[in-house]
Amino acid sequence: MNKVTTLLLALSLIAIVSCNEKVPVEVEEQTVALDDDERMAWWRNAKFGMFIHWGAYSIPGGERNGEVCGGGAEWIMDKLDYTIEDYENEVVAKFNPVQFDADKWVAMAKDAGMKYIVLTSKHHDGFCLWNSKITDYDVMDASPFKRDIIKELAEACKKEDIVFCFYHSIVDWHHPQAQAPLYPNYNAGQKDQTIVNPEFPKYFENYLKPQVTELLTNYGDIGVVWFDGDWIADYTTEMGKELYSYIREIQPNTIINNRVDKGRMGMEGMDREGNFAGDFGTPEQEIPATGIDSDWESCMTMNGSWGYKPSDTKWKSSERLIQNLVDIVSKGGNFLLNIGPDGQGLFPPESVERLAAMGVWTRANGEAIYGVKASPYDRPEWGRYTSKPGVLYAHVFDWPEDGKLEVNPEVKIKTASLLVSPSDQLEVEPGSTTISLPEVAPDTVATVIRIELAE
Ligand code: H79
Repeated sequence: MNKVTTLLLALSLIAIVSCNEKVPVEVEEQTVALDDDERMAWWRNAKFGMFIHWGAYSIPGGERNGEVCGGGAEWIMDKLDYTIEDYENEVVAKFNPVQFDADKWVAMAKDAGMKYIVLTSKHHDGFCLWNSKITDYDVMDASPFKRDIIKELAEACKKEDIVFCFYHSIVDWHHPQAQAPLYPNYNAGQKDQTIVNPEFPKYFENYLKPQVTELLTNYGDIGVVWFDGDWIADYTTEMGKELYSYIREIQPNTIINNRVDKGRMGMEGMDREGNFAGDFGTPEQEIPATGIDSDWESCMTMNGSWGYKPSDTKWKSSERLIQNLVDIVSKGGNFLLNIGPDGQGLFPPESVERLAAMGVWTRANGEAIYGVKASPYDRPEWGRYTSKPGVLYAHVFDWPEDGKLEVNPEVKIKTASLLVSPSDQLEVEPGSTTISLPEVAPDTVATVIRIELAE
């Protein structure tokens, strides 16, 4: 990973042999544990990441025998009542996405301005996208594809300096010890919080932890471990805290989301009061109303489904997605924007188009996004602020009709210019907070005004 400090320890000293040549030095890379601010630094600066929900469910795309499931298509096993056996035969056995090209995925993320990728290693359905020695319910043994998807994507990310991360569900609708054995429905424990499965601790110890170990030892540095499924009654806060420290022992600098523990307040995603493990809050499909002074990341879909669902055509516009990015960054958060590749391994064309549009904007305005801090001021009516020491970025969503931008009264303007043409200074009446803008907005989605502060 780009920001992880490694120390090269010489295990054997250079030996000088009689002919005065140096023999090769045996070295071992050892990771040095960073303090929390150092550990979080790359993530805090990154702002924009790609979530990828991909798995066997991407084959049916939310449809079974003409019936369309409600909600996210990654829930099809539960929503359209597959038995475990049906799902194995009808879905997993058909997973053969021969068009998957990790380099292309990474290129699309990078071109959009994303700095990290979080891929589902295992969703609630239990199907594993990597070569797991602990189960046959993986891409190598249960599907005809037989390619280690995690490995291919992790390596592609590394080449392009994109931080590789994985999502992992605590829920498992396939593993026998993760079910409520007295109930016929594998999802009973999720629907009724009073149903507790006495076998679950065995699944936790002998399956979940060893799998996480595989993912943390065989694929290089992992940026973030992104858990989900924290709500099931079987999973306890003790398990969560144990899992958190267990992971940090394997990779001390890995970042872990707050769903590792049980503190999350519903979809709002931040922790309740109390002592909970986890490095950042996880609002899901929502953006907090105001800035939050702790680490958080909003995850969001481009249409309404995480997994590929062609029947869902309610796509958010590129404009909305760009303004969401600005909104989130102005409030101190990160934006984890989802793609649901199809059963062949391709991104939906609607997603490709939106990623490209976001790339155009982030390339022009990256200075006002990456590495910035949240807005120090109340939200202005016309848009949002982000900031760096001595500089304020005004992201104008609604261009003022009279060409006069009123910034907040506390702002002491030294100079102002369009971010895209820094040498052309905009007129500011001395001592005022009024900036004269060109008549027409150069960028109708969000034009950034770069303001040098007087103090
Ligand atoms: O992977 C995607 C979804 O499939 C997954 N999370 C994203 C990232 C997801 N699984 N379930 N849900 C989303 C919705 C679950 C909502 C609830 Fe709850 C779980 C309602 C009650 C238990 C969360 C926890 C909201 C309230 C408590």
